[in-house]
Amino acid sequence: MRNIMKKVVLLLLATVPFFSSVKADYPIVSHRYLADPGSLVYNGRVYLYCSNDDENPVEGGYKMASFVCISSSDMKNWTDHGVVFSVPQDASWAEKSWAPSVVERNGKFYLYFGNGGSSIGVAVADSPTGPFKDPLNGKLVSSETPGVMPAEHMWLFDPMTYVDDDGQAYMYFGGNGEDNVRVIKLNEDMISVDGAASRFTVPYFFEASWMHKHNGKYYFSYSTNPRNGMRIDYMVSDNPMSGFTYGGVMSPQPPENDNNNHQAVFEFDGKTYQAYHNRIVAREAGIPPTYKRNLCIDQIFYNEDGSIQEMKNTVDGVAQVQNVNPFEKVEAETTNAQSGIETKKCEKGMCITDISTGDWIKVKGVDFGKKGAKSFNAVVANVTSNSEIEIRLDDKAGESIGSLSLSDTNAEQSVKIQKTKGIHDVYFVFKGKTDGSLFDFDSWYFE
Ligand code: FUB
Repeated sequence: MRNIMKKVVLLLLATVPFFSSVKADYPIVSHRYLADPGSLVYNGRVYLYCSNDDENPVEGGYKMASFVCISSSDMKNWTDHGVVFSVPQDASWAEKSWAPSVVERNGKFYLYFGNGGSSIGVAVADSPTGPFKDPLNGKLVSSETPGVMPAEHMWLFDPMTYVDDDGQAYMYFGGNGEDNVRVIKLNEDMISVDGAASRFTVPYFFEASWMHKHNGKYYFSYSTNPRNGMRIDYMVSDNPMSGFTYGGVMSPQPPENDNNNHQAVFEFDGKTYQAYHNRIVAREAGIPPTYKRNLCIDQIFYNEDGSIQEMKNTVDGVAQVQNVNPFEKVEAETTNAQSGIETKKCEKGMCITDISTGDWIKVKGVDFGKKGAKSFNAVVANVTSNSEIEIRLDDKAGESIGSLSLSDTNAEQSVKIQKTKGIHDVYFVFKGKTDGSLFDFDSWYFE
């Protein structure tokens, strides 16, 4: 929520009962408006790449021209990696960047995006957090691509690229009509298509194509059209390109959404999850919510026959997969919940910024072990005098185990704390005596 609107939102949220549930895990990453998640599971982390709704005016359309990436290794604390791709800087021909999907192949990361609803591009990076750059200097798929046309009122967007177990890559895309789903093979280079796109008919199809495989079956999920509630339905097949039969409802229209819906389905640590967006943050702030969406996540369960049980949208339905190790450096922009802060690119990656007195961040499930911790260390920058980080356990008003008075130095700073053992939610509560941003918070660890 970059800009003055954030302050308005926070003021309003402070008066709204829902915001007490900022202690729950819905929305995730509440300091940004994010939408259309595309997931990548890589090296023990889940990465979500999202349309950047902070770029949309409150009213006036979808103007997104960049993607933000967040990631988690425990499904409760999410690290903000900031903007990883923007147009036209990283793809000079494109004007918009909507609804990405990302895959890894041979150590390279390929990001597929819609230039609005008019064509599809690809960008490549050496790391999951970018920077992603267009290698083609042009579109990957357009209405000229064989097999895309003829189509009525086709939205040429929402590309989802899936790499099958045998290494063959498929890209699913399209929108706005039951006959507008397309799938095309990609060559091994991942930046060119192999042959023509083929089509399959999808009941009530609107947008948000997604493919995942479970127990050898291919699940194609998608948003249904407004007449059918913009819920997420799915089809199943034994083949990634054909033979799909209608499976039913995967998830209902999310609460507090009432508008477009967009899912990413992925397996992590033996469970299946769906990331999606709704509009709770803007709604509760009293802001017109259409173009200001926020992220949510829930678990998907299967029946024995492989069909999917209709997902239940929850505010806290996903369990923490592992605890946080506080004895290793943790990036400050890894949070479970927050109040008042923003993030920005800093000298050493991302940091927490725009910190005012009373703002806080929460890190969930921090395991201090049996031996415990005796001191707290932090790296900060741009400190104004009399700024402090107070450390509290299990609640923002919970037991205080110490407070670090900050000096204006980029060197690591530390303070002795009350010995702390076991597993706790840790709140860093920020204090200072000046108006405006007190300092930038880069990283922390305990000893
Ligand atoms: O965010 C813009 C568009 O809204 C996406 O491309 C669609 O899937 C819908 O979520």
